Amino acid sequence: MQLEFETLAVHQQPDPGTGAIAPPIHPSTTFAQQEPGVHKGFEYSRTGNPTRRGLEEKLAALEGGRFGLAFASGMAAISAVLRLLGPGDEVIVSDDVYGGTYRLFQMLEKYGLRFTYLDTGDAANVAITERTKMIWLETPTNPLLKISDIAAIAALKGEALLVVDNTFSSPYLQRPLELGADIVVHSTTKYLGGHCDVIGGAVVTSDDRLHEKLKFIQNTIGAVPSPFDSFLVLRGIRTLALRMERHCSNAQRVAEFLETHPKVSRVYYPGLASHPGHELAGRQMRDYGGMVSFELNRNMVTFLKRLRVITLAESLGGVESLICHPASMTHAAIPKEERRNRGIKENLLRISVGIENYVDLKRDLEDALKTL
Ligand code: P1T
Repeated sequence: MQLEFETLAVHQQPDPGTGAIAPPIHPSTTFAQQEPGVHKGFEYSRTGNPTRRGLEEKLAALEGGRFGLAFASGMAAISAVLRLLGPGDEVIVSDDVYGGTYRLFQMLEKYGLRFTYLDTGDAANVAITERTKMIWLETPTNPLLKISDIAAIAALKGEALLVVDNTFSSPYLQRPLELGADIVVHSTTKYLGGHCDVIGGAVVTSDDRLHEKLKFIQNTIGAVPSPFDSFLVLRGIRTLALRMERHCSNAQRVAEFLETHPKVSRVYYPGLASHPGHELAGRQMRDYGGMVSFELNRNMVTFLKRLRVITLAESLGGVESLICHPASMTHAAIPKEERRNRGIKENLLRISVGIENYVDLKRDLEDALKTL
């Protein structure tokens, strides 16, 4: 039976052995074999683990893909995907990506990979050459929330693999494989986990050949999540749809409030009519997401210290609202000059809007902005 997204996220087959409704956590590192090579589907937990497999199947289903792989972090997942490439291969990258992704790509240049950063917000900028083996998109991007047209880029990618880091949207808001992407990547640390209590990553594809390669890489590198971490992400996923609805409605209101505030010089949120990607986001995403960035025109540190509900911290996608200063926190790995070229200003702040009552978020922002 074909299930709607919300049902798919919640529904869990009871454990066949015990009838348990919550998935069992299997800590075993190794599994008995009846004779060499004859077993019940598991040999050694780096290669495969029943709790992790439950998560991998769920991730694939939520993305509308055929195969899911879980990793120990979002960076481990990204790193695994880049191992599909070799020296001389070119990757075209959105010019606004998570600072850790940029840092990894810098490191991989040492191994002969080339990275070309450009504004993928306009699909016409994506110039494929015979060296282009991969296109790497974040949409919305971290932290400027730029939107790229996944279907338009898929249409011109040729043989290159189109990879979408879907962390900011979660599969509830956007399903890149259905728009022509080859691979979807996640930091499950964020919306999928949803509670700031587990680090994890994921890779989903529908292509058998790619899956086999990625599974080989996963087993070879070994950056897999523990069974307990797999359980936590699975648990988070069950409330993903409900949480995303509240993240989006709160973020829309926070963005509208900030946009009219005299001490805020600019707001970045795809749900605002003033956002250049507003119309595209409306087509490509179910809603506009829970992330809002803005520029404050004075006394940033005083403002941050005054906040009482919203906490100054890295990361995003948890139930609680967090605020971060990308230039010194999440994007500090990008050299200052390069950051400036990309539009990440020193006075840029990014809020991961949580699922609290909006009244408290607004009051917190209002009070902190007063008399700055
Ligand atoms: O932190 P980790 O689980 O390894 O995920 C890395 C990652 C990958 N992709 C995107 C789009 C991300 O935003 C991140 C991590 N980002 C933060 C920690 C942050 O505060 O932006």
